[in-house]
Amino acid sequence: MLTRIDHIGIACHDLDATIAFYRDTYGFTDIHVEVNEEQGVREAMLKTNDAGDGGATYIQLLEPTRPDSAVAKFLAKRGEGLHHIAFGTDGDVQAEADGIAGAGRVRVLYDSPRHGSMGSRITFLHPKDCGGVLTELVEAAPERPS
Ligand code: CMX
Ligand code: CO
Repeated sequence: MLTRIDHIGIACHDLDATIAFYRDTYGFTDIHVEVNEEQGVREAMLKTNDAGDGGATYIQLLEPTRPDSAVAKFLAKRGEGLHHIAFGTDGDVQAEADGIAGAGRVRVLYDSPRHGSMGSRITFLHPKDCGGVLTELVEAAPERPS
């Protein structure tokens, strides 16, 4: 089951400057930064709440690390801004994706989950099948703070 909005992904050219904007403008100070080579991003997760509903909600800032990455292509085509929405699951992310794919209307981009932020398991649904919205599913790591 999808249980929350896990994060909103935002593409940017300069991660450090964009972190500074979100910190100084909105006051988000709980910030985790990591590099995900598989996804071709340096990224930050900014926690926006501490709701006890199965997981917090984050703003994910994404800076490309290589020109052939999904985020680099997006920036070249559309410029900075909203890149994807991510729903959190309360169980296995692959089972959730299989259920969605089984309905036959939506392509799942990966055959098996990949590594996401903070030890999560992730997959994506094709934006062309989701009304133009790239959609991610997230199974948070068990030890991830909520
Ligand atoms: N939102 C909405 N539409 C998007 C999109 C996005 N983020 N990215 C691409 N598209 C659209 C393009 O505009 C294009 O549409 P048109 O044909 O109408 O112009 C179409 O999808 C194909 O786009 P493309 O530029 O040719 O790019 P690709 O097909 O090579 O890749 C996609 C598109 C979605 C398959 C690829 O971006 C992908 O695999 N994304 C998943 C991985 C990812 O985004 N990783 C970064 C985030 C990591 C994280 O969240 O942790
Ligand atoms: Co994401």
